[in-house]
Amino acid sequence: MNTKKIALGIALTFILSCNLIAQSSYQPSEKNIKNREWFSSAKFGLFIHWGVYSELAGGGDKGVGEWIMNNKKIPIKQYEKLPDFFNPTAFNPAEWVSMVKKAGIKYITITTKHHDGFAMYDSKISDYDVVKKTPYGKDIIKLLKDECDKQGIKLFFYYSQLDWHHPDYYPRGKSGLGFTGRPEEGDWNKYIDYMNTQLTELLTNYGEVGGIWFDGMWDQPDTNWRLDDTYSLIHKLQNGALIGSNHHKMPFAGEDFQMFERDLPGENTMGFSHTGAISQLPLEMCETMNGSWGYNFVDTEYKSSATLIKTLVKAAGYGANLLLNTGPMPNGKIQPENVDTLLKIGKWLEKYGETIYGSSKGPIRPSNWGSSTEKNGKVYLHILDCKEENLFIGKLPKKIKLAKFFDDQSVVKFKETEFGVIFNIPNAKKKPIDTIIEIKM
Ligand code: JFZ
Repeated sequence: MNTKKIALGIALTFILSCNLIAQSSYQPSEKNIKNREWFSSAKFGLFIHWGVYSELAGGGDKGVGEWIMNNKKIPIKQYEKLPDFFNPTAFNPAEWVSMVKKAGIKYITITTKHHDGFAMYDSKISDYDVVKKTPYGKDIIKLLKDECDKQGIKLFFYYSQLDWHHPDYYPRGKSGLGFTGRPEEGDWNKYIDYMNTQLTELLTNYGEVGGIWFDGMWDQPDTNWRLDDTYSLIHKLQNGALIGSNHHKMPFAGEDFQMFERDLPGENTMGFSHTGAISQLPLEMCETMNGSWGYNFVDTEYKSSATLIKTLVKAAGYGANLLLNTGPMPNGKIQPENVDTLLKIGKWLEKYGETIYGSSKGPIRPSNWGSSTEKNGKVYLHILDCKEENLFIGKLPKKIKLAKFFDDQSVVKFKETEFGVIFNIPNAKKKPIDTIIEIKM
């Protein structure tokens, strides 16, 4: 072998191993770890999908909201007219955040840019934003962030890596193809630089943010997204910001929490998750209140507050947060049906939040009958579905000292066997949504 080749080999090995080190050597800052703890204890967040797509309200198709540009094959030239009509004069961030607090929600994650590429904030690197292109002319993200700061709610930024508008999002992935009218060429690295600049704006102009919620990598999973650049940039700008990504895989190095889309951790009823595995990171599942993320006015299949409370309780049984979505209307109001549901959940949490907030997953894995959470040495069994008066659950790690119904603190009868515990739950003690038993071991 000649010396040139050897030198090249050494150089290559060096570059590769540096890259590997960069990937694996991510050490979350102390602040980041503290924020992860806060995040894990928060349990309930509000997801907001809001953009100019809300004007089209699904176009009469259920399940379509923020995807309408792609689904109806609307060329960029036509879609670019939408901002002209975006004027949410009834948007009142104080009202939003007060409602959020009443609902027992601890943080908000809002779309700053969805797949349509339109920025809902004042971007300097692009004209395609709410300040420059709409009659409203105000920075939605700034208005909401200031109000969140005022009322003590953390704000996370959803950011779509996938972009149906930017010419340099090329090569293309699975969506936003021919119909957009973009030339079939582009400079991928320029796009990533653009994205990183937008992220820099978001992380420098709005004070401290909760974190970045990425989405869109699934559009082309095998492309080089230069994640190291993006993630280290974010952690450099705000070392407390938590990064999560909706790529439906096990978390990559540099990410601070793992998310599950419309499924409880480890479940895959939607067919999105490419891994059934649950990592050691804080967990979050997101879910819609009907079947759509962005505003859709024919999708009236709203889930009941009881159903959503059960989802929250099951998520908590996995140690996961529930990020529950609403798609505000083009006038800036939150759908009244959603407000109603959220406030009902809030009422329930007022009474039972003690067993949810700040808890970790309990000793019994969630299953059909319900789930368990654990806090301050107490285990809470959440019985969500039990027709009989006797409920058998698996083995608990220790012997039970005392079991009481959370509601009236009356003693619960139980029998410990070598296979598990049988609890006696008289029908008269059952609650319509969640019968909670408090256990000391
Ligand atoms: C993604 C977005 O596309 C959607 O608009 C919304 O923001 C949601 C929270 O996240 O949803 C996806 C992403 C990927 C797939 C399906 C839904 N997929 O690969 O099948």
